[in-house]
Amino acid sequence: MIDFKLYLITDRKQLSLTQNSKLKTQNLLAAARAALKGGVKAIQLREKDLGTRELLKTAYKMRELTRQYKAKLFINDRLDIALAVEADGVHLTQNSIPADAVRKVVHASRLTLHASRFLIGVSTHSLAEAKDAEKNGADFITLGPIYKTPSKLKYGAPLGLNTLNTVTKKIKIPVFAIGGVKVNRIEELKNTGAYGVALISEVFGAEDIRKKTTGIIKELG
Ligand code: TZP
Repeated sequence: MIDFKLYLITDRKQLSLTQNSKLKTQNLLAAARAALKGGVKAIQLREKDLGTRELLKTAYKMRELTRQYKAKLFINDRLDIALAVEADGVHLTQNSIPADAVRKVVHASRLTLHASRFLIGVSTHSLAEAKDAEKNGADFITLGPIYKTPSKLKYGAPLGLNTLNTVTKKIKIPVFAIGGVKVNRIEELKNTGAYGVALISEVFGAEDIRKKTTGIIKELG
């Protein structure tokens, strides 16, 4: 059961801070706390440049923080870290081990795991990838980039609202629109049948993270 409509993805490099401060994980945690105060109920830890030990340390802290606010925590790509910190789930890329293999690992470690279902999100970029994720047992997907967004320019043209529309009609699991999502685009995204939105810079680049988060959640309805 996916009980959130805003899926916040971290990228501490997008914090509106000086170059040096952005990189400090304690500033990422402060930013996450502000978003949690603003009402976000699902955060994906995605700090691709951190080494394993540093990522694990950050994940433990993020787990503690999200628990305080009764929010879900997902770890990007790293199933081992997700299981170690008792995250609510993992978020897989197209290069990660696939969802059906994740289920096997989770099943094997079930005795020591918390009782609720371990959730699997998958990043997709086309209808074919979306169908594949659904078939492999994903609980939800992100689809994007829907709009032009700086970090994804190298992958070519964005998918646009028409593709999002097609995918939401053909896929039964929740579809989160990602890539260039801004608060003033939420209305048109909702009209496509998207279940929710996933985003980074609209929140992490905001001057007032808490206020921005609350505004987005209100718009999502
Ligand atoms: N996957 C597709 S687009 C994207 C990811 C991780 C980047 C989203 O960032 P933003 O700042 O919300 O456009």
